[in-house]
Amino acid sequence: MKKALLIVDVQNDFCPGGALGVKDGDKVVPPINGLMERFDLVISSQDWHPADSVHFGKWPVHCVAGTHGADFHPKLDSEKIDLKLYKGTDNKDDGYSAFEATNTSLSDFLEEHQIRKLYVCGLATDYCVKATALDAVKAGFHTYVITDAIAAVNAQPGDDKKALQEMYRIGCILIESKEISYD
Ligand code: VGL
Ligand code: ZN
Repeated sequence: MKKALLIVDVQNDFCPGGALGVKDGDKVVPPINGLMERFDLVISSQDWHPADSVHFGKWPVHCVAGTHGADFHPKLDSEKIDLKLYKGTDNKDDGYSAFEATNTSLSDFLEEHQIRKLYVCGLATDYCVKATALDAVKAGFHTYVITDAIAAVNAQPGDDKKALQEMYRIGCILIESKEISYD
């Protein structure tokens, strides 16, 4: 069964020093770089908001389309990405899930490429990773969340654990990168 790696929002603004920096956000980069070449397809999502997004009523301004904050972390091997998705591009839209990308339909792309297994990693566990993984389960994919390649906002302590529980309960498989089998 063909597998895709889905790298959610590994962008400067979600890394330490960024506008919505996640603790240890940059630590996901080395494991993700190690995983990329083992998958049939590598897909990324990027938060890509207009400056007047309603989303900024809930969050500090981050990942404004075309800015440095919206770029990938500089150490991410982004040349290995087969499809780049942009989400949250409408000013009325939070766009937490990569399935809400506006430039390409992720579900159509996966279907065209006969991908049945989706391995989700990136930022942030308790928002965009969770929203993407839940949508993937709902869309019928075998959905894995790579637990050593994610990091959480943790607006409230323990939000990361709650998010993992919710993903597990709905049917995601929580896996460490070293446990992934590539046969
Ligand atoms: C995200 C908060 C706001 C995320 C995006 O990528 O998890 N979180 N926008
Ligand atoms: Zn956002």
